[in-house]
Amino acid sequence: MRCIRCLVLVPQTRAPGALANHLVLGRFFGIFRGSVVSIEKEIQRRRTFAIISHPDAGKTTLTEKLLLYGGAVQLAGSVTARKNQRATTSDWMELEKKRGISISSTVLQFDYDGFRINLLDTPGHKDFSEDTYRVLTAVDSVVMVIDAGKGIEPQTKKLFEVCRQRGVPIFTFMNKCDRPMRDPLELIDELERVLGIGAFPINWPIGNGFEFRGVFDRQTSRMHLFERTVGGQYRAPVSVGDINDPAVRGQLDEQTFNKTVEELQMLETAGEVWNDETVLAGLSTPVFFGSASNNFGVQLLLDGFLKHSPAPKPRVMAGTEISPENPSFSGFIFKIQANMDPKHRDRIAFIRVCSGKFERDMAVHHSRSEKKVRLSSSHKIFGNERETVNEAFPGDVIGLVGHDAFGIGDTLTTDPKIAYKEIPRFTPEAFSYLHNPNTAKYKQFRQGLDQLLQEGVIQVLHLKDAASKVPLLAAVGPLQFEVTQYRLQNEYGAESRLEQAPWNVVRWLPAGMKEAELDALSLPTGSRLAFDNDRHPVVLFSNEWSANYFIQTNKGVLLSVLPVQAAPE
Ligand SMILES: Nc1nc2c(ncn2[C@@H]2O[C@H](COP(=O)(O)OP(=O)(O)OP(=O)(O)O)[C@@H](O)[C@H]2O)c(=O)[nH]1
Ligand SMILES: [Mg+2]
Repeated sequence: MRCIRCLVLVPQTRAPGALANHLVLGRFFGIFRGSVVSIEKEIQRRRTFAIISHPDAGKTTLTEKLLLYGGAVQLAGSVTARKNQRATTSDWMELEKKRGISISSTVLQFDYDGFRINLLDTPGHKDFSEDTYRVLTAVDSVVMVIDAGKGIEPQTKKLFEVCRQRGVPIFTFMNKCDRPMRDPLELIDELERVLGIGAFPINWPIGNGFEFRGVFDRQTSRMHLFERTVGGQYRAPVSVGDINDPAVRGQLDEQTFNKTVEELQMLETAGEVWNDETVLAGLSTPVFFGSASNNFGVQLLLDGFLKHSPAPKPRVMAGTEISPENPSFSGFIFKIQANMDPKHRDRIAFIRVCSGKFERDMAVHHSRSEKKVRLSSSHKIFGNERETVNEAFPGDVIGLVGHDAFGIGDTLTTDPKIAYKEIPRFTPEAFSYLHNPNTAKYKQFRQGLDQLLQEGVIQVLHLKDAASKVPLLAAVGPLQFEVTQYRLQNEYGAESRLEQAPWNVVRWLPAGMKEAELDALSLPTGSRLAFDNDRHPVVLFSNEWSANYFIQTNKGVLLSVLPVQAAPE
């Protein structure tokens, strides 16, 4: 008799029930062994990374081109898309298309060359840095884009520092080589000097600006010469050859050829030596040159990145390491976004899977509510498109729909002892009242605002003993107010009016201060007591000077820039 599952012969002479036993045991051991092997294999082929930089360096353009080279789209969209042209997959939000800037991070999952890639495009503007920093908690490495004409800009430096603190490996893409760029040796030197990181150029630019002809791959000693394609929409044609190949040499003028050869020699003798360990520890960065809009060097970046970047690593939770192979499923929510698809007006919670295997319909422990929830609506995300996903592995970012109780930072797990504390909070620096000018639309106004608060688009404060119920919004930067107003109108049909509030500084008081203790505080003129959304008391000041004066006049009362419990580990 042959087993119907694995086709092994089960002798007829065996005791009754032999086939049934064989099936039960076989299933247990077979699946167990199979699942361990397959989960390890699945983890090893995951690459989860973010693209970061100062505004306008070309993150979204590079994202589009990585999708093009990764085979995830046939035609790359343009950030500067005119009418009738295809818009980017990454900047899908109405306001992003209108403004040509990224406002919110985008998740794009696709397969390429045996890898499962989870790519996150982030906004560069500092007013949206909360969103970008949350994304950095969810990735295993980053691609840092630098405008080769400008070098390291302030926001790149800040983001780099966050990556370094977290020990995230960094890959560098020197973009816009098709435009006049700074001397490449100087750019490398700047990485080492300003960021204090070793820089190893994997490839080297040939020519500069309009004369930019391609790159020399130092690992294979081959030239990659490029031709411009219309709008950089299709893969750029590539001709590959050794530096002394007459066909290659013939395409370069004497001066460009000599300069390239000399620079390469200098790198060989005086440059950084390749070291996988320092790259993985975030202490040195592989550097790629190219031009995203012209598709120059994108394939080399993608292949080089996949070759050297890490698969998901263990996560540290309250001093304990949770390895991705841990059999318990666990992950945390780092982003919430509503109304991504006008056809489905719902909200998606984005979870980064950290350990174990996710299976659709599984029941998990939700840290905030301490309840069991069933995850039945799970999606693979590609920009604003989604597709049901039945299983996911560590490294994957998936979207969960239909759970209003989920908040940013929540852990979902089959082992309630696991609770990640990954999400950083930022101190607001801009404060405004948000009025609802149309009382007939109060419901839409409130519903929209509550949703945007839950997404972390903006924060809200509640003045102590307030005379009016007008929400007081708090933001890291004023563009967040603009996004709030735009989305209220666009997604909820609710008008709003901003009124600047008279404060510029907020400080948190010790949690749990009693009403009487709060009333006993001596407040400088113009300052006010308020509560954040978790009912932690804060003081609003007109300036730093006033905050310092408060410290002098209220001895023993500690002020902090963030609620102490919510500070990142
Ligand atoms: N000349 C040239 N322009 C480029 C290149 N890459 C991007 N750009 C242009 O640079 C501008 C900004 O590009 P984006 O991709 O939106 O930049 P970003 O970093 O995503 O910007 P934010 O998300 O708003 O921070 C656009 O006009 C692009 O067309 C390039 O290689 N060469
Ligand atoms: Mg962008």
